Amino acid sequence: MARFIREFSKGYNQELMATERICVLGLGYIGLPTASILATHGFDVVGVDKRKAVIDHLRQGRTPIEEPGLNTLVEAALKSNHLSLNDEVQEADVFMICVPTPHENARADLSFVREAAQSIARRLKPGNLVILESTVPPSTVEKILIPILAGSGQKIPGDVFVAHCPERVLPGNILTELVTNDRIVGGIDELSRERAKAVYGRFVQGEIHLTDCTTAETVKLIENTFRDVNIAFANEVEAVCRKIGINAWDVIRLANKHPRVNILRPGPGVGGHCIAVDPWFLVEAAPEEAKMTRLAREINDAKPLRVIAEIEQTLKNTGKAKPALLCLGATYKANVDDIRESPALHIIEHFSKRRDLTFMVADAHAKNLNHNIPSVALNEGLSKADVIALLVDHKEFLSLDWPGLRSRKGAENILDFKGVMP
Ligand code: SAJ
Repeated sequence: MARFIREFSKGYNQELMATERICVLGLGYIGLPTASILATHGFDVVGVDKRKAVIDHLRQGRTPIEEPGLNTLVEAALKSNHLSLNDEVQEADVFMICVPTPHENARADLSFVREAAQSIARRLKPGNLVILESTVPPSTVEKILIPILAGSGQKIPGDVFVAHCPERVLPGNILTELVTNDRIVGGIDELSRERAKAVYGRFVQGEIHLTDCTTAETVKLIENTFRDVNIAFANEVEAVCRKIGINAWDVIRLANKHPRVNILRPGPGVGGHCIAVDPWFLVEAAPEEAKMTRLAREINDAKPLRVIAEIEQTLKNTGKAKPALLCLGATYKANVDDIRESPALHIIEHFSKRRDLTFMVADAHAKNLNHNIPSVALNEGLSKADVIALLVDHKEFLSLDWPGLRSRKGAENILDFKGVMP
């Protein structure tokens, strides 16, 4: 069998690949753009999601995610007839796992990865390639994915190729980064790496770097942890500057004029399904060693509580029995619809329980906001509010008349947690 695979791989050229069938499991923030881009680059792709509603929406031409250019890409992929949709895994040459890996009490919940692997195992044939794109703790491929796939009866390594190619795209800029970013491809053997590289080589313009699976898993976690630690430092700088009584945004802006300093931006906390989660996978792998990683998580997780305290104090200072508070933004970051792990939402949920204030939230992007959150149109909120707290720097907030609002409401009642005010 190993010889067959070697021979098979030798003849594995671009022409053959163009006719290959790829089954992408999970049509979320990563799977949907990836399936679509593979389809528009000539592969026959089956996009699979067990959530029937997602499949129905896509069939009706409705893309369930706000992401620049995604609607057009999905439409083009479907029209090309190279992308079909299904709620069950189908036979294929290549399987790509793009399912979420949430965390539960600082430990990775790999149930979606396991479930995806089990459904692939039922259809696995010699010569197939399985690629894991989901972010996972170190050694997941070796200790979890391969044993499940081996349940199919195939010999691994040997009969089947397995690779880990962690996604690295930035929500809000996914379509560009899918093409331009370098990729890390970890494989269980050389043939796995080469085959996975050939798949990504169809659309990736960045460099494709080859390594083993555990290294690839760890690289991905280190990237997001690096960003989390840098943001934690920015949040710490903000707290220090507040204590000293100076403007943290000015301090960071000026420090960054140094050629080797690049401090990120303080904010109301760190959210999303990646940076707020992935560092915990490192802590889980090496709890004694990953001290700074844990501390950064704790600093960033505690930030919404500091924001809440500051808003509370400002409300109190108005002296009104029932002041009106407007929160600007609910999503985890600017210009996306995603509210997962959103620090803004955490803050909003706190105030939505209060009966001694008129509470309003303006966010035209946020999807799936709980119905007990009182959404208002931006202008209505701005005119009614006594206190305004900017939590997300959506583009429509950047161009607000901040000097005018400051003079109308009182500068002390405008709280800018993203540093957008001129
Ligand atoms: N944030 C700050 N200050 C900053 C930058 C971000 O407070 O200076 C906050 C954001 O407001 C947000 C959170 O951090 O709440 C995360 O936002 P982000 O834009 O930094 O990152 P994500 O989670 O949208 O995407 C990250 C990216 N990782 C890196 O840049 C190293 C992306 O490339 C990954 O593919 C993605 O995680 C992922 O899926 O892992």
